[in-house]
Amino acid sequence: MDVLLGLQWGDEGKGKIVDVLAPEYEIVARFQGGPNAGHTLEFDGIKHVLHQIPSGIFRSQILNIIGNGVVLDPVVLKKEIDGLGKFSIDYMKNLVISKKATIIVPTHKLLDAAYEQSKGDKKIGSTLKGIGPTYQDKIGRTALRVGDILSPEFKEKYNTLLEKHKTTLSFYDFPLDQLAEMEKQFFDAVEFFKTLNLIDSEYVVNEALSANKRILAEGAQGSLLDVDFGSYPFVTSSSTMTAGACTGLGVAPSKIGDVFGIFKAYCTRVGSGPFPTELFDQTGEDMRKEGNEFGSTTGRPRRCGWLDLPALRYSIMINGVTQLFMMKADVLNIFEEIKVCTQYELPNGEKIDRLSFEITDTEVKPVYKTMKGWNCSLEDVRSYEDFPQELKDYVSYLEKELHVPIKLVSVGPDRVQTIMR
Ligand code: 2SA
Ligand code: MG
Repeated sequence: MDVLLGLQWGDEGKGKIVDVLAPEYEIVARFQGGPNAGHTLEFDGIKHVLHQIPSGIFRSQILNIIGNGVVLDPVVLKKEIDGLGKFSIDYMKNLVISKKATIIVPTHKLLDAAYEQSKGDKKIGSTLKGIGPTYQDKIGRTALRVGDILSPEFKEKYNTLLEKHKTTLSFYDFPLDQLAEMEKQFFDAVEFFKTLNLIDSEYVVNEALSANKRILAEGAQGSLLDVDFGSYPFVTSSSTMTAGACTGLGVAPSKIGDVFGIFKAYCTRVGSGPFPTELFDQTGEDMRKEGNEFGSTTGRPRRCGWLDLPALRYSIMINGVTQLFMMKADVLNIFEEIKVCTQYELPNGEKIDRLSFEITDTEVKPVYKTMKGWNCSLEDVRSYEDFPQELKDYVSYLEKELHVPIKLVSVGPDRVQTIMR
């Protein structure tokens, strides 16, 4: 099983790459996260954003698995499937969902909002999709799982959870006036959910591996949002790294093959938390505009900045990345100079290149290496030989610093603008 992950704070372009790689795989599987994800695919002039459904869904020969590590909102899933109506997808054949995945109920979304409100300016900047509270219930052993919806006791289990959530919501003085409408939608969606292909996906995955079938595990968010290794507490609540693919699908570590690490030629972050290379000036504005950097789930403007090598090295280390894919190089076309952060400077002047425990709470200054930009269009680039010399220099500098080959460079949104090396 190969794993594809974002090495930054999400939105590296994972959806596009899964779409490009998909013909080489028989199965594409999601292993963590949920409706907080927004994976954008563009083909035949159509742009499509997926949230919970794996990015292999547009190819009829691929089985798409939503694994046990995912948190699923039935309402969002129903909307997503309705939205895909025009693509004539056979959901009974091409999509299976683990009965051991966790269900997001309406009050999880209210709790997400209540927790965020109570934090004031310390808020995480969550997507308000109920991700944190749902994983809390999973780890706290009180959650509902997909398989529960088939049980005659589902309503009873739901009510037990509801009462618990109501107690917490009243502690936060959170209004419940939306709840009745949300519950109506939820139970409608649950009826629809029952008609989907609900299975024990760990068997499907492992039997496929035994039959030498090729599986691609599709990560959501990014390594710097990982609950253990991200800039805690400004993280998501799942394990976004390679190890998460093992627990989120029921696959042994020894079965992991390649780990594809996706990164943008610069950095973006949506939500709160440290971002050493963030640009607050016109350059940052230009990056956001040129890269169309707005959240694909929430529409929020993304914070933009230069590439951060210490952070990238850290992500490569914790994930065991074997191949790097660099995305959105074309966004840097507009700059005469390009900067790369090589170290962080602490307030006492000391220079470091590690993401230590303390760094989340420390105001660090990035130390930059400045390189000459290519400052020209990459529109017609179709092979590595067509790259301007400055882009070749950027790629080889990064390879030298990161010790992992950059096997793919994306120079535009279209499938043909994906250059393999
Ligand atoms: P949550 O909702 O509890 O997971 O939020 C916790 C933090 O994780 C960040 N997060 C994301 N960051 C980038 N992209 C994500 N997906 C959407 C996208 C986001 C959007 O593709 O653009 O549309 O805003 C994603 N999901 C979660 C989040 O910003 C918090 O910092
Ligand atoms: Mg995204």
